[in-house]
Amino acid sequence: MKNIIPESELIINDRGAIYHLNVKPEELASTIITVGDPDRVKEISKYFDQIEFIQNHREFVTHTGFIGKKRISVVSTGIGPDNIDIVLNELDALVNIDFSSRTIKPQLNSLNIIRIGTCGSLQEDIPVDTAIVSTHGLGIDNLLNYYLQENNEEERELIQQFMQQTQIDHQFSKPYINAAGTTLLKNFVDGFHHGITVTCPGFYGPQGRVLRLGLQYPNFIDMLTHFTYGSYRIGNFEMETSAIYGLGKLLGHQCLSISAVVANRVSHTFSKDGKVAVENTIKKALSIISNI
Ligand code: R1P
Ligand code: URA
Repeated sequence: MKNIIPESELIINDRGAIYHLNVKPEELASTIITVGDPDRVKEISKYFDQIEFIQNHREFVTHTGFIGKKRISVVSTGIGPDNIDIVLNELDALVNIDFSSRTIKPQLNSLNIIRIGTCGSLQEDIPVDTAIVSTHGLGIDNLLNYYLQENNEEERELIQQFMQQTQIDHQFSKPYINAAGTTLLKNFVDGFHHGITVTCPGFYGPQGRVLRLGLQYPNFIDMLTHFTYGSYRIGNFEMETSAIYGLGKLLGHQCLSISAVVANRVSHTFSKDGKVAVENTIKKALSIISNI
């Protein structure tokens, strides 16, 4: 007897679509680009030769279409790992759960999920207006601590070293790390910086920004900038990558995160035109994605 997933766990609306995304299985492509900003969806789909599906629900905007023969969906996630919990679980349900029987499909499908976002650089030699690809997502956001995690030897060692070198204490959430999908990563080498990405549960205090409030960890940026393990170092931080890499890997999908650098937290610079930096990253990423 197969486990039937109850209506309270897998929520399907009146048009047969998944609860938050409001997308039906047949409306989703197997190559998916995620973006934080709902307005960025059209900045990507404007390069499609044909758009077959448009949907808006809350912060989740979805456009599905084609570049040549490549079918691609662009989905906005809004900001933060809590939204990624919703988006990754719903994307997976759309391809790996049979909505009519409410059972897991016997043959699982693997998606290519590529985030195109913005970030703050943590290295002086990764300047604003360049793009960085995340070799790993290191989460200090806590999301993956609610799931049974699986890590290889290298990931376990990286976390051990991170805890030792940063000397984080018991008040800090338990950090976790997951590598990028290897089959995607190898396509994004030329023209991109590479580094570990730290995913934070906020933009201000959790990224060491001071406006009016004092910080529990005032040396946090320094700690991240100086972390090394073998040839690895931390390149940047943002607010979604660790959750995408962590959930994506557990669910059997290939994930990659690409970020346009809009802030450099070491040189204290901000992009003069972040829109252009994002546009250039989109163009570069699409020229690769449409051919893989
Ligand atoms: C913060 O300004 C937002 O920008 C980054 C962060 O991850 C966070 O979502 O990504 P997006 O530009 O894709 O939203
Ligand atoms: N996104 C972030 O999360 N942080 C930055 O500094 C810039 C973009």
